[in-house]
Formats: sequence, structure tokens, C-alpha cells
Amino acid sequence: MVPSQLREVLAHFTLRGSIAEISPYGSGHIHDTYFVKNGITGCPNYLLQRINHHVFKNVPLLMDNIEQVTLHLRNKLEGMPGARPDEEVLRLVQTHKHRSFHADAGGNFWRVYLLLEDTRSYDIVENPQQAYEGGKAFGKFLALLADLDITHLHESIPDFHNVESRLRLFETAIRQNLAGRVKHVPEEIAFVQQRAEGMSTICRLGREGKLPLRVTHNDTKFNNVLLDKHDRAQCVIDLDTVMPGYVAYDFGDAIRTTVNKAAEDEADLDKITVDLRLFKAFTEGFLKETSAMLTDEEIASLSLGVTLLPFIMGLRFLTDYIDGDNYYKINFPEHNLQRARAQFRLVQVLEENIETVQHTIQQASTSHRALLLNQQK
Ligand code: ADP
Ligand code: GN1
Ligand code: MG
Repeated sequence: MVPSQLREVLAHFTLRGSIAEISPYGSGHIHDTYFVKNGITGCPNYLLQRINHHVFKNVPLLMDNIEQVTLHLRNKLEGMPGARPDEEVLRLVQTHKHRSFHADAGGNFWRVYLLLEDTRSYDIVENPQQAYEGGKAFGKFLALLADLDITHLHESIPDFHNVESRLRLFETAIRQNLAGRVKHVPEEIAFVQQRAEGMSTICRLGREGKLPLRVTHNDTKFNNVLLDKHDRAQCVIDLDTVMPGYVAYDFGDAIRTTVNKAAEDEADLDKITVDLRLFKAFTEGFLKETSAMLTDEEIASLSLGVTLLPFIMGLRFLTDYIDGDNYYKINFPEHNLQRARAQFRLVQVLEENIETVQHTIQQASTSHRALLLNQQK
């Protein structure tokens, strides 16, 4: 989109000051995001997003979810001493028609957030403090939303982390072979098929009523938490997929992007490793905020999420590759395949470390619960 078109879009929102500059921003795979710099000192900068309506098919319901979630978070924080709701919760800017998004004549949907200044998001985690703070941010997010009625939220993408449904879509993609690429990926297909049954455990436990559905974030990539200039947790962002889910999904997706020091799409598979110090730090932060509310079964399910989420992401990237790259933005022709291979390697490395993963989770939850009991005495 050229700047003049973006300015036209921005004219529908109740912005303060004047627009000095608009530039592409962030590294997301779904939406188009722009940084909007204000030309007037003292007026805020903004973040403009064109919402991908091929992925989010019902934008009004999606935006209703985000309005509910941000309002709930803000109300909760307002009652907490020391909290800073304006810095800790995303704020949507209204249009002149008092709506949270603008639908243009070309069928595109747009929204604007206030830019949270002096924040950073990390595609790759650099040290345990960042990991710990990220764990706290995502954990606190779940804890604050625990009393939002899940029936009030819409499923913005049905069956988003349902691996059984993802496996069915994968089998269909193989059968249809629309891009003629199935012949290139026999090893990756075998990798998926070998693990398909084991990876369905969370779905099964859910069906059997052993895991509660909660309001979960469902896209807890580490770069979806903003840290402040001291690397302290500030705000969880990217709220499009907040909907009912299992806590292991949020834990697993965050671990996927925390413990691997290589990029999500690393081509050199030998660079994909698991940093157990980062794992421990994230887990400590996450369970500090959540161990009081989680059931024993949920705590035990967290390690299942640790291998499931990179598996699901690899499966989705591979399915998109086989389908001919319709879903994710790609930067080169084999990008989705490279992403899938990197995620599958991560699954393997995590499987090799699974006992340490389980032990670390149990230890962290036991010590946080003991601490809580002591505080209550
Ligand atoms: P995507 O779905 O494309 O990942 P995000 O909503 O996560 O889009 O935004 C992309 C990036 O923009 C984030 O990783 C973060 O760095 C930055 N960002 C998003 N919202 C804000 C905000 N309100 N304030 C500051 N930075 C933001
Ligand atoms: C997408 O929008 P972004 O880049 O934060 C995707 C996530 C994947 C992620 C993989 C709606 O997230 O599910 O985990 O890419 N979001 C959607 O990087 O599909
Ligand atoms: Mg994001």
C-alpha cells in the first residue's frame, strides 16, 4: 500500500496530532503492520494494521473479542495497586463512527492501536531474564482472564490448535496435491505420521473432561509480549486468537519460541538447540503467575504442549507448502518447507530433553505452591 492510501485509511480514525511518517513494521506472518509516527510533540505514535480477512473470516466478531479482552484486562488492573493499565493493556483507537475498525471500499479491514513507547519484542530470546519476564507476562495474562466467561468469546479461527483437525487438513492436502509438491516431502510426511497418535493426547484428555477449557491467548510467540526498556514484562499483544483453549497450548507455543536460539525458519538444522536455562526461567515466570489456579492435570499437561506446539506449527507450515503457500506470507519459494523442517527438528530436540522438561515443570510448580501456602499462613 502506498502512503497516500494509508493516510486515507488513517483519516477514518480519531488520531491526535499529525502524521509525519508511515513505515512497515514487525515480523508477523499474517497481517500488514505499519508504524505511524506523529509529527507533533506530545501526541502519540500509532500502529496501523490491515487485518488479514482471509485468515480471520469474521472481522467484526474478531474485534468484538479484542474489545472484550482489553476491557476486562483494564478493569482488573485498575483495581490493583501499582498497576499501569495504560501501559500494560493494548488500546484500540476508535474511528469517527465510534467503531474499533474501518472497512474500506476494497474489502480490507483496518485497525489502529496506540503505540506503546519504549518497548521491545524479541524474535529470539537473549537471556534468562527476558525468558522469565515473558513467562510472567503470559502467565499473568491467563490469570487475569480466568474470570472472563469463555462463552462470551467467539472462536476467531475454529479448531486452531486442534491437532486432529490439523492432521485431517494435512491428509486432504496430500490427497489433493494441488501444487504437485508431495513428491518432495516423503520424510516430512513420515515424521508427521509417526507422531500423529501420540500428539493427540491433549485433544483426548480434553474430550474426557480431564483438562478445563480456559480463555487462552493461542499465539504466545515470544515476540507477542512487549518488554519495557529494562526488559521487564509490560504488555501481551496480538490478541486475535484469544479464545477458549488449553493452558498447555499457550505454554507450549511460548516455549517453542523461547528455548530455540535459532530462527523459527533456520535453514541449518544443526543450529536448532534447546537452551534449558531459558526453559527453566520461562517456566519459573509462568508458574509464578499460574500455579495457584492450575489443576494438577493441567500442570502435568504442560510438557505435552512443549512438543505438541512445534509439531503443530511444522504441520501447518508443511500443509501450506503442499497446498501451494496460500496461508502464511513467504519470503522465498521453499520458505514454508524450511520452516516446517526447522520446527520438526525442534520437536526432536525437545523430545530428547523431555525428562528434564517434565522435572523442571514439577519442581517449579511445587516450589511456587509451597511459597503460596507459606504466604497464606
Ligand atoms: P502480527 O500478527 O503480524 O504478528 P502484531 O500485532 O504481533 O502483528 O504486531 C507486530 C509487531 O508490532 C509486534 O511484534 C511488536 O513488535 C509490534 N507491536 C504491536 N503492537 C504494538 C504496540 N501497541 N506498541 C508497540 N509495538 C507494537
Ligand atoms: C502466525 O501472526 P503471527 O506471525 O504472530 C500464526 C501463528 C503461528 C505463527 C508462526 C493467526 O502468527 O499461529 O504460530 O504465525 N497466526 C495465525 O510464526 O495463524
Ligand atoms: Mg505478532
